[in-house]
Amino acid sequence: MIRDNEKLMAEIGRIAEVAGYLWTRGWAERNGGNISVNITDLMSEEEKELPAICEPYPLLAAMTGLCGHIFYVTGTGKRMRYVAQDPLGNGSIIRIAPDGASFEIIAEQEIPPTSELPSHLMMHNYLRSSGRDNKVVLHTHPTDLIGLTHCKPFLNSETITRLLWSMIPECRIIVPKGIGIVPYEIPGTLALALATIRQLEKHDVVFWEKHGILAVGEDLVECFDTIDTLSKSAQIFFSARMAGYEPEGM
Ligand code: 2HA
Ligand code: ZN
Repeated sequence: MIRDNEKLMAEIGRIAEVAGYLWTRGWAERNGGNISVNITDLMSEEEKELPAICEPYPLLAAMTGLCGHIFYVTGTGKRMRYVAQDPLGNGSIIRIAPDGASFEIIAEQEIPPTSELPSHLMMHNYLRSSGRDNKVVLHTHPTDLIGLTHCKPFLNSETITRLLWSMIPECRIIVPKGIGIVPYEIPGTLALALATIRQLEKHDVVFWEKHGILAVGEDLVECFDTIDTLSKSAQIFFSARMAGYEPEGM
């Protein structure tokens, strides 16, 4: 019973906590956003061998850096507000096959993973293969940050990074690698995943034009806090502009 694994359930509890924040922040309309967390280190040897509860799902490309790895992933079409209440009823635990070419669901119900799973796995695969201890991919739809991506002059890594860094002193410390920009691509596509991976070479946070934000990291709460800090900066920028002046910035 995976529910007897206290460390794992504590992590699933943190996923529920963050899913609740995404909803209350207004960043998760309908089924907007998705979360994947590498939980391999939290599983006992016995749990790692749990039998599959479905047929294997093929992957577009072999994830050779993730063979045998185990993830919690939110389910396709599932709402964050319900992930918050019942993470194992709105997401599943999957295991990548020994050859990396497919995955199977091992717990708790057969809930097909998020439409962005191929891109999440490609990102986990890329980051692990480049030696980063990445456990989390978080994608969400913050209104203020998406608003910025509708403005062409901000669709530039240096410009948007400088703008958001300059609104509050903490931002530069919390997002030291700045922000990567991915021009519009259709959600869930390989093209979006590949363009994002190129940005992850230099950044931990990527803005997807007219769509949302993707953050990677070692800890889900930290990933949320990073996006929350950027959102605060954007709100200060917009509130100054709405009051009719150009914010001075730091
Ligand atoms: O999961 O946000 O980008 C729904 C989405 C797709
Ligand atoms: Zn999205």
